[in-house]
Amino acid sequence: MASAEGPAGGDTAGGAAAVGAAAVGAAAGGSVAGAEGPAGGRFLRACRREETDATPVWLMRQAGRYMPEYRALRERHGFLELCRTPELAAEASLQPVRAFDLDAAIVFSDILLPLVPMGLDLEFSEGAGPVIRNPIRSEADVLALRPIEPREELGFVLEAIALVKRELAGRLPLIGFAGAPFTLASYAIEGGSSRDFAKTKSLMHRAPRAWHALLAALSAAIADYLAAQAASGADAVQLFDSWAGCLSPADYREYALPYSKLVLDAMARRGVPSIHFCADSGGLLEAMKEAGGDVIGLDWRVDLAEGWKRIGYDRGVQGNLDPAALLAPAGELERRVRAVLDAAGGRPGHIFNLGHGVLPETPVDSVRALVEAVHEYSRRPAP
Ligand code: 1CP
Repeated sequence: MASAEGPAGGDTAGGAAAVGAAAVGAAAGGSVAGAEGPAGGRFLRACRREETDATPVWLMRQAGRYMPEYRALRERHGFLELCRTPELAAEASLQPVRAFDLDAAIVFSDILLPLVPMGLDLEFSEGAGPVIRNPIRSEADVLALRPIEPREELGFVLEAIALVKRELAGRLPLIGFAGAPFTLASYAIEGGSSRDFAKTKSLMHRAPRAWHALLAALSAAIADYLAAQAASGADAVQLFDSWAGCLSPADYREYALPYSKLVLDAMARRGVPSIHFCADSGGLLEAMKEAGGDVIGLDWRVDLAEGWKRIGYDRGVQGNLDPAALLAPAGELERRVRAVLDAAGGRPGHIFNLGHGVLPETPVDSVRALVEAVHEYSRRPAP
């Protein structure tokens, strides 16, 4: 296994990261923008629902296979190796902010990593995605889970955060993240990706005591892990509840909401801005708001104007372009970007994003055009 001292880890990643710092400044338009300055501050100001000179934009999965730089890294390193080597994770995290005029970086990692120190045997197989060899199927499995010490067992993520922060040097804010308790539980129980979440819902209904013990253990671990990310330099955090949209509103309230709330309340107490994202969440917006988050992430299946109205203007919103819009011709992409910005109506507290992650087949030029279109169309006098 290659290490940080290896030819690729040491030279290439470290060197490229150093070059990245200058390039990030250039991408920010050469303005003297700090993480709180006129351009660099857009994202954090929007988290607080303050006026900005343009709508901030970043993209879920902005690091990944659609970028040739990322594919080059992946040719030499396994996915988990990238995540576990701070210099390589920092390099992957910086690639998109060097290439595009994005308003935030996100640490390169994966939501499933905290499951490993808890006792789950995780692998990413090429093509098939995540596989957990010893999934949770009973109360005994839940009781066997170990509490985690993120500063030791996930120290590589915290180091990657510190490295990215150093390279960004205050020019852009950095987002930390974790999976929400429900979504992590679904992977732990299914043993991988799922369509219908039958095993997850079966445990929820058959063994509610085991379910609640599992979600309590996950929420404690995630709250601690996100606090450690903020202490290491993450300026804001996103909680990914990618699959909670498979639940009815009543089941969401009973089986998922209290645990997401534990995590999001802990962030609020620490003064760490949080984004609460759930895909396919049209039936859950009011309940998601109740769970917490300064900003609620919307996917494209809800109209942004309607979604924001339902959530209430006392929260920000993030989203919500269909990732497939990036596969459309330039004019059509621009029209769709403008439609999302029009739905937000220039109201402070909108962070432009996709409704879910960037698709691997996305052309790099479309991402560049999207970011430019967001800034140009939303430009307004500096506050
Ligand atoms: O190179 C590769 O083949 C790995 C592909 C990949 C990447 C680039 C995976 C595997 N994870 C990641 C990075 C990642 N994952 C980030 C990095 C930061 C960025 O956004 O740039 C983030 C935030 C995640 C979060 C993540 N992982 C989520 C939540 C977001 C979402 O898409 O809903 C989920 C569900 C995962 C699990 C996961 N990781 C990877 C795969 C293939 C999967 C399974 C997805 C599924 O079940 O369909």
